[in-house]
Formats: sequence, structure tokens, C-alpha cells
Amino acid sequence: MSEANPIKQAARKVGEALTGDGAGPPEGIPGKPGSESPSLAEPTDPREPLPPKPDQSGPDTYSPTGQPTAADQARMAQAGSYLTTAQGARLYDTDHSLKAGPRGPVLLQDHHLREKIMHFDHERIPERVVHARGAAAHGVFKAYGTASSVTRAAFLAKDVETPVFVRFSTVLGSRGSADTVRDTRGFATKFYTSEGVFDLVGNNIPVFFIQDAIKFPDIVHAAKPHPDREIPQAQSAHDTHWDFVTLHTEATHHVLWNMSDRGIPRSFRTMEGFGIHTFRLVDAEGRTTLVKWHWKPKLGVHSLVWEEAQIISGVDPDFHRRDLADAIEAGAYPEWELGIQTFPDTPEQTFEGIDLLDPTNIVPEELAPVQPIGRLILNRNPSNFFAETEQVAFHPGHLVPGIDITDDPLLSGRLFSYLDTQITRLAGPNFGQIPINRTHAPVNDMLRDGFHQTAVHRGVAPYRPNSLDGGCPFTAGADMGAYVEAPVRIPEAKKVREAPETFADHFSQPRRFWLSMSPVEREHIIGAYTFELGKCYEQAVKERGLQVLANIDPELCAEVAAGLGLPAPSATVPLADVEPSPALSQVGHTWPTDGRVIGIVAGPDGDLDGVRAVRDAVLAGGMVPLVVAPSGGKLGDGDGALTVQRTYVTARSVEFDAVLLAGVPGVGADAYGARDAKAGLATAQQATHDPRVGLLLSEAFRHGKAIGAWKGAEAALEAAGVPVDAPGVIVGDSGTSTLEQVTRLLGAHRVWERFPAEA
Ligand code: HDD
Repeated sequence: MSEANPIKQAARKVGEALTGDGAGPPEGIPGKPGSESPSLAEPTDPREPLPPKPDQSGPDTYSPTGQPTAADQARMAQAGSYLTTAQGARLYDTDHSLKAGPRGPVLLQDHHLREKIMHFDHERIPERVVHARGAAAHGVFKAYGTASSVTRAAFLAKDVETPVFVRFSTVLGSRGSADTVRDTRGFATKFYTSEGVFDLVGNNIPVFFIQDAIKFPDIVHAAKPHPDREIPQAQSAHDTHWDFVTLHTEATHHVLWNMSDRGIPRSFRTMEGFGIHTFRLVDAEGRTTLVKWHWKPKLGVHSLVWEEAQIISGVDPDFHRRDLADAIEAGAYPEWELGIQTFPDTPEQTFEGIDLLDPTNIVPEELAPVQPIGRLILNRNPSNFFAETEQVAFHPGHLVPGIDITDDPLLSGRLFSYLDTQITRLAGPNFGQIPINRTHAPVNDMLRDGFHQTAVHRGVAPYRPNSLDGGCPFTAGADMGAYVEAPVRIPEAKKVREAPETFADHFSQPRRFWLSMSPVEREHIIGAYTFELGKCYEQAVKERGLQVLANIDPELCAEVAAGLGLPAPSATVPLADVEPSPALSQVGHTWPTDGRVIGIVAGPDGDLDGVRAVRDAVLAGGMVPLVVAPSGGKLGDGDGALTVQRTYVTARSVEFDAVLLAGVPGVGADAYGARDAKAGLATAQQATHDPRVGLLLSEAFRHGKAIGAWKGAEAALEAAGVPVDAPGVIVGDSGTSTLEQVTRLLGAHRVWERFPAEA
């Protein structure tokens, strides 16, 4: 053993210290005070030869047979030109079972057949019990350093860059369900920090259904499909869901957010994210601050409209997944700013009368501004969905020094649940060794064996204290980066199954949300409740639903009651006198239009130069042009020919954030009647209006999208029932000037003026 071996040197120091040559733990290796007794002498003078304890920088650094290591093997998966068995033997045929003659029986000794079918039979793992449907991306988080005044977390220090993996999800649907259903969205971020993994496992809605984790199985059973027929899939519009949330009125706030536009996001890229619970940050001196986490999307918070969401569920159920992957592939990297609201860590754990331990509460940003602390950029798609997106395992208990928890009873239950669920889902306790879950910090644990153990641990003493492995591993103190829980005082208490009195107000926060909405957002909420309660069969459930609404706001209740054809009840609690929080509304801001999709509809005789110029300008503006024409292939000839991305058959308005209708020089809208330009079936002069273009335009109009037409395409608008003088309908002289105006409208996301009259 070389004297330069730092582990041996450290071991010797411990030996000296604990055999009486020194007092207390050796310098630089602080142990847990009082946990070791010198009389029990840990360790004794190390015996020679001791197996050197390797610095386990990860389970993949060592292979018992030399080369290759597990990391090399991971890199080698699917490498090389020849098909092999799982054991690496080359194969000459994988299409025919081994048989006794070409027409004879298959032989049991066909080990390749058995291996291939055995592996296939076990390809599926249980889907997540909630959040089964998801999509993810890699990225990087760069800290501004502004959080260093309240936390010692190393990854939040100025300019530190941390790799991340983010998984977005719906909650209710199965793995194969549609993306755009009305639901909460998960927003889970794994930070691979130098001090270990930190998981921020949040949602796009800042409050939760329940205040205590013990009710989680109940709300999930109620919201999932009915147990007899297993329908409806990925929907909250059914009796058991509404039965539960009207009997547990603490769910009111979350449900109201779900019924608002937040329940149907336009894209993962345009969602906010929230940690929901109040967390506790700890600075280098041990001072604590309570915080709430917020993710703010660079592109703003935008949603679909309900009809659009429903159409997309059929036309493109992978809409959100595709949008995320396409944006990253195109280099339009999604970005969020991470922010915190901070509150003094007082014994009451309240702020301005709001109980910070109640996860059904928000603290309005007007009362506690969100302070930006860093920026997240997603810049790489996973290369294998199963290996990464499916096997990633989040856990709110994956914390790093400087970030601690509070006694929110919902959070406490989560700390148990996430570890537990992975044991079933990922088949054993070693899921932390799966590449996507591996920490980037050195690992030196004493966890051993178990299903799917891939680490080849060395040493003989996976326990402490020990003398046989030279005392390794040692415990660190806070000054050496150990995670030390904040020594928070627990008030003297009796054991009870009770909620605090402050958890009993279930309506004032929902009322604040309702009062903060713009008229159009209120119309959408009314529409959503009317739809969802209208889908329930039980009269008692509908009536209880209306009672809950009456306790939020009489107008909301009356409108929904009218839609259901039921009398509107009166409130059973006094209506709370709360100030609106303008930050909660999505309407009234202007946002960047990066990555927005512009449909450019061109007839066969359309202004191709104009279409070309518009396409180039859309690209130059960081947006995505999709050229739509009667049939596939190219528009025009030669070098300048334009590729058609969607035909009248494959295009649907829901794919576009705005639509432009190419003009027809000197002709008029009849060009849009052509069904097959290539076959020359219709010319601009003879064709009649094409109903598919009509449907596209009328849907875009109904969904409040900006619509532009240039040079003589007006008549096609009229034919589709789109008034040329309606708000957000532009008729321009040229393609590019029309695009300019449409882009300005797109900055507000939708032409909001169109809605109130509609709803
Ligand atoms: Fe949960 C998954 C978010 C309460 C139990 N949860 C899961 C995911 C997200 C959330 C985003 C998906 C993670 C991924 O992409 O793999 N959950 C939340 C939030 C909650 C919350 C924001 C409240 C503030 N969850 C909650 C409670 C319990 C669970 C109260 C149980 C007591 N959640 C789970 C789970 C899941 C899960 C069963 C399913 C799959 C998984 O954990 O890994 O353990």
C-alpha cells in the first residue's frame, strides 16, 4: 500500500485519534458528536494488508473483469455492426426459430428464440400510478447567485451550472393517453448537483387537492377511471371525481385552477411550475427562511381553448410531447426562470394571515414578489424514452444541504411515497444506479446487494464504525458538506388525527382566484364547470358542485346552474373579502413569439413569391412556418419550389397559433377551391370554395387566433364565415406586411376580444 494513499492516511489518523494518541475525532473528519466512544476504539490500528477502499465516484467505475466498465457498456449499447445475443455472441439468423426441418416442430434448445421472447415478455414495467403519461428533456440550470443570501446550496451559488433532467406529465391518464386533456401537469426537475441530487417535484398549479397525504389514495381512486368499466380515460368529467371534490371542499381551490385555462396548457413550454409546499432554506450560518418555488416560462403562460384541446386529443394526441421535442430539435430551447417567494421562519409559519403549511394556499405575488434565482434551459432530447423518461425516479426527499422541508402534512406523506413506489415500478431498491437517476456526486454508501445491483462494491466492512476497512467511510460535518437537518423546534403536542383550525377555510383563496380572472377567463371557467358537471349522472353530485360554486361566487354559480338547468343555491359561508391578485391572470401581457407555429395556406395559383417571403420571415422571427396546400409535394418549380408540409387532408387548425392565407394575384379566393392542383382538376377561376380550408379558418377564428390574408384572399375568409373587419383579422397588401401584423397579435397569444361574445 502506498503511503500516498489518502484513504490509508486518513484511516491511520482515525486510528491514532481513537486509540488515545489524540483526543476526539481527527482534524478534518468531524464525526457525529457523541456517536462514537473512544473506549470501543473505532478502528484499531489498521492491519496490513487492508483492501484499499476505492473512492466510489459512482457504481460504474469498476469492473471485476477489468474492461469494459458498466459506463463503457452503456456507451456500447447498439454499437457495432453485427447482431449479437445479450451475452455478446454473434448471430447468423434472427428470423427463423430452430426447427427439426423447415416444416418440423420448433426445438426447445433454441436458446436465441428463448432469450429473445423472454426479454420481450418483460419489456413493460408498471406505469406510474399517477403521472404515467409524460415527456422529458435534458438541460442546464445556471444560478444567478441571488439565493446565496438564504441558502448554502452549492448549486444556487452565482454562475454555477448544473445539469438537469425535467419530466412533464399529466396526472390522471395512462401512458398512452392524450396530452391535451383537462388535468394538472407535473413539472419535475432533477438537478444533478455537486452535493447530490435535488429533485423539485412540482406541478403547473400552485396548490393541491388535499391537505394531508393520507387522502391521496382516495382522491386518485376518485379521479381515475371507474373500477367497473375503466372509463373515462384521463378525464375529470365524471361522477366519482366530482363526488370526492365536492365532499372534500379543501379541493375547491385546485379544482378551480383545473377548470380555468391552466388545466389545458398550450405547451409544456408555456406552463408555470410550482413547488407548492413551503420549503425551508438554510444559509451557511444555519439561519432559516421559508420559501415557495416558482418556475416562470420565458414564453409566458398560455393555454388552449377547450374545443381546441378536445380536437387535438383526436388529431394529435402527442401534441405536447411533439411540441417539446420539436422545439428542442429546432434549437428553440425552452426556458424558465426559477424564483422564490421568501417568508420569515416564524413559529406560526404564516404570512399575512396565510398558513404556509396548508398546500391549498398560495401567497399572492403582490404580497411576496417572486425573486429570480436562476435560469433553466432545456437543450437536449432524451435519446431513449424508456431508459430516461420512463425510468427516471423523482423523490421530494432528494435534498441537498441548504434545502430542507417543513411540516406540511402533504409533504411528509410524499417523503414516504416516492421511494416506496419506485421499488415496485423499477423492481428493487437499486433504482438510483439506473443511469438517468445516478447522482453526479461521488457515492460512498453502505447500501448493498438487492435486485439489479450493478455496483461492484469492494471492501469487507459495509458498516460503521469499522476497523477492517480502515474506518471508511467517515461521516462529515456541516462544514464538510454534510446534509444536516435544520434543528427546528417541534412544539409540545398531543398525538392526534386532526387538521389545524387554519386549514378549515376552503373558499377565500378560490374566491381570490376567481376575482383575479379577466372576463374571458371567467367565461372559460364557467364553460368548464358546465361541461364537467354536465357530464355527471348523479343529481346529488351536480347539486353539491353548485353549492361549492355558490361559496366561491354567486355569478359563477348562477351561470353554471343555468347551463345545467338547475336552481342556483345560496352561499352557506360568508363570501370572503379578498383582494384580487392580477398576477394570476394570463391575459393582458405581451410575450415573445419564439417557436410559435404559423400555418401558411396556399392555393394552387397562390402568390408563391409571397408565400416564400412569408416562410422566410417566419423562420427569421424564430417561429415555425408550415405550408399547407391542396396536395403534397412541391409548390412551384425549380430551385424556388416550396415544400408542402401539410395538405388540406392532413392540416387542422389546432396545429397553428396563427393562420395566413396566401393571396392570389389578380384572381380572388376561388383558388382555395382547388382540390388537386397537380391533376389540374381545378383552377382558380373555376373552383368553388373548399370546405377543408373553410373549416380550418372558421376554427382558427373561433379559437381566437390571429388570421391574415393578402392580395385578394378576402373572399375565402368571407366564405368561411370569417368577417374581414373582425378583431384580429388582417387583410394586408403583401405577405410580409400581413405577417408583421399577425405576429404583433400573436404576442398577446390570442385575440381575446373575440371571446366574450362567443362563450
Ligand atoms: Fe406525486 C408522481 C407531483 C402529491 C405520490 N407526483 C408525481 C410526479 C409529479 C408529482 C410531478 C411525477 C414525477 C415523474 O415525472 O416521474 N405529487 C406531486 C405534487 C404533489 C404530489 C406537486 C403535491 C404537492 N404525490 C403526492 C402525494 C402522494 C404522491 C400526496 C402520496 C402520498 N406522486 C406520488 C407517487 C408518484 C408521484 C405515487 C407516482 C410515480 C412516482 O411517484 O414516481 O409516489
